[in-house]
Amino acid sequence: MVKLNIEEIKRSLLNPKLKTIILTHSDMDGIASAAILIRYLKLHRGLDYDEIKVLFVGPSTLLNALQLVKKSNCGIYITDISINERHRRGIINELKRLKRNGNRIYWIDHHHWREETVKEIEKIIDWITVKKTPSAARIVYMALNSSDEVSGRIADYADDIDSLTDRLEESFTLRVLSFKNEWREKLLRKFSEGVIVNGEVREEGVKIRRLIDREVEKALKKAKIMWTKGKRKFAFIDLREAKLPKSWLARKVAEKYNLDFTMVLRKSNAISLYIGSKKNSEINLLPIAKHYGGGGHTFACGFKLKLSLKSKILNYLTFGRYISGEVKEAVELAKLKL
Ligand SMILES: [Mn+2]
Repeated sequence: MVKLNIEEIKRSLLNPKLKTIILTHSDMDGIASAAILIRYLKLHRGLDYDEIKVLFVGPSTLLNALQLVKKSNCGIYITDISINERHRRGIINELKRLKRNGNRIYWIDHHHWREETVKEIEKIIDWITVKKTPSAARIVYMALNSSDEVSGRIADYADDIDSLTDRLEESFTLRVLSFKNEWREKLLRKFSEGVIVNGEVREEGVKIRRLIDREVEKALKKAKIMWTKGKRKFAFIDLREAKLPKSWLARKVAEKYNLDFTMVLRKSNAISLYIGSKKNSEINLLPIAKHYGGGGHTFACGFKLKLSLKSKILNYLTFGRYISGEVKEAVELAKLKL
């Protein structure tokens, strides 16, 4: 999760040359979506790199980011982010304000949406498309830039990485790098210039692969295997200190123990749910995320918890190792509902 650097955003949005703002998810799919968009804007709209600003956001920070955009007559793209239903009213108000200021707004996503919400937003902005594709980058590619071979390759990587398939060379490395602040901008630049895997990425790959055995072992040790009322086998895993992508580690644990799903504590106040490795398991994890105002896919979703002051203090005193009552409650809810 990326924290918004509000001062940096405000400063960068002052650039008078700015014609396009892209608000995209801070993961690999988000980077890929923005890169394909940038290629499209350069190739077909004649824009320069410095006329485009990319803001990396998440479902919980989108509203905040929109509030910072005081531009008029710009193109505004939102990619690989679904609406957080908790912020629905606020986001809709911001979209209306931005439209009144003469901006054009486009929203492209592949997460789970309420149909009514899509319809409501459709009436306000210029274009919204929500499709069930492996990646959002795939939609950007198909809709805007399908004649560009490089964009096609970027979309292949986004599919491979976002669906945890990892069939392509260095997909794993790219996923790990996309979580590092200093790499996000670099990857965006490289991708938009048509460079996906190069020597520098491969070098990082060697370093990252050295971590694999130890990190997988740690995750397996931390996994607490449990059963739900509906007889689903799952693991609760505290991955707050993990150095590799948490969704990937969760998958490794699920494969080892043949789980229906995993429940990952990614931060003291953030939990993700991932489908397990069992074949034909038709489990919908979204209701748990929705219960807490979160979202995502039926097979991978997440939410944030409101922690009590006591939990916050105990987290602080234990250097973030404390498992709070709120977290335990969420585990109980999953046991009951899934
Ligand atoms: Mn995505």
